[in-house]
Amino acid sequence: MIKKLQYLTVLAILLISSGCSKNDKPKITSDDINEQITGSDQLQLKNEWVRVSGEGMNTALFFDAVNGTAIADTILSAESEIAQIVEIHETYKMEGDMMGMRQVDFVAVPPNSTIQFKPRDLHIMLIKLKQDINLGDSVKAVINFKHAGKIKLIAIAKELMMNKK
Ligand SMILES: [Cu+2]
Repeated sequence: MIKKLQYLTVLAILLISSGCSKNDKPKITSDDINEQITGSDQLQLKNEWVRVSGEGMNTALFFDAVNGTAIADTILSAESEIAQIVEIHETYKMEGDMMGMRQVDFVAVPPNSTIQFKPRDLHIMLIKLKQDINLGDSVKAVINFKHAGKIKLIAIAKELMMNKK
C-alpha cells in the first residue's frame, strides 16, 4: 500500500515536473518527495478513485485535496456526467454502532493541509448512475473550489477494500 502510494507520488511528480519548464532541478530523490508536495504552491487533487457500481445504483468517489497554498479554500460542490445527482457527503455515527451518511454544504480545506475523501469518511456521492462503472474504468468529475475554481479529475474504478483504512 505504502509502496504503491510512493509510486503514484513519484509518477505525479514526474508528470508535474515534465510539464513545467521553470522546474530545472536535476533529480528528485525519494527524500525530497514529501517536501516537494507540501512545498508546491498549488491546490491539487490526488489519488482519485471511485467504487465500482452499476447503472441506476449509487456509488462514491474519493480523492485527497492537497492545499499547498497559504490560502484557505473551500469545496463548494462537485459535478459529474455519470450520475443524475452529485452530492458532497460525510459519514457519521448514528445510534449504536450504525454508520449513516448525510449531505454537507461545503468542506473546508485549510492552508498547507490535506483533506482526505475516503471510505467511511467524506466522499462525493454519485446517485443514480447513468451507466455501469466497471473495474478499471475512468470516471470524470469536477470539484468546485471557492478560490481555486473548478478542478477536473479522472477517478479510476476500484473495488472497495473494507479491511483497508
Ligand atoms: Cu454518501
